[in-house]
Amino acid sequence: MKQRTVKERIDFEGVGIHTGERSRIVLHPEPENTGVRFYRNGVYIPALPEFVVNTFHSTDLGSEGVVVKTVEHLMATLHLLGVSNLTVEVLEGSEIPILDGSGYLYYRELKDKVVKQTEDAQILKIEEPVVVERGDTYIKVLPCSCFEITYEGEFETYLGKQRYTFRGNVRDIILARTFCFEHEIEFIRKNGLGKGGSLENTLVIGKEGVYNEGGLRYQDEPVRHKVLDLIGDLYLLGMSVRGKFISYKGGHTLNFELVKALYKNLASVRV
Ligand code: P76
Ligand code: ZN
Repeated sequence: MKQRTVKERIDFEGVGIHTGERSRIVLHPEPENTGVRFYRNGVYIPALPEFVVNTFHSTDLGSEGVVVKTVEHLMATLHLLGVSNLTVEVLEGSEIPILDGSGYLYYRELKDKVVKQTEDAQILKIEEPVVVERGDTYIKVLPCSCFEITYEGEFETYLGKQRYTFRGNVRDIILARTFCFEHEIEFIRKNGLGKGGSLENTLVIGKEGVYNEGGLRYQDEPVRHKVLDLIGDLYLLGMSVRGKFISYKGGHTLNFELVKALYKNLASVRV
């Protein structure tokens, strides 16, 4: 697989789901071996584990006191498209626009603008099983030349147990929106988060159903979104991965634990 970038600058604007700030970003093409990085207030922030500054309800990167919040859905889209070299310039706000809460609008704008470069891409091939755990939650990864992700969630309310396996078809996950439970909103807002959250960008789940007009985009949309989040967080390895992932109730904090564990013994090979 060759490295990839985009053929021209691509602009996005919207609201930050946590800050509630208006946000404007520009994706810039970059030469081979640049990697994916963010640029804000004169500071470059590589999309790598050492720059992760928060994993509570979003994955945020920072360097020299400059933070870029909620990178995961854009990162998932870049991972799915194999975009290896790119600068995401943040022109306004401190968060990546949430858009419709999924990766879909990023994917739609990017997919025909991705171009192959000449050098081979780095791909992390999982060589041995790795497990990370936290309370009753865990993520395990097994060697496989595939890229497969299973997510199992056990939700309060009528959603109950849901399990979904992603086997590579982008359409099966790219439309899945971020979500929250009605009863969590107050707590999240008290923590100063979710200020930009609304029915325009979040699946809001109540006791008996969802509040969004039009309902669910997939019958198991929440677990599909969790897969998207994991794909985004895994791209913090700085390269695509191959392996079979199984997440039981994982979130950004556990995803990041896995990323650190994999990053530590990076036995990367070119395939
Ligand atoms: N999201 C995570 C995620 O997707 N990470 O990538 C998450 O934890 N969120 C995002 C959404 C936030 C809560 C935290 C949110 C969204 C909407 C509202 C509040 C908080 C709202 C509202 C509202 C209020 C009144 C009327 C209508 C709507 C998870 C999913 O992994
Ligand atoms: Zn998400």
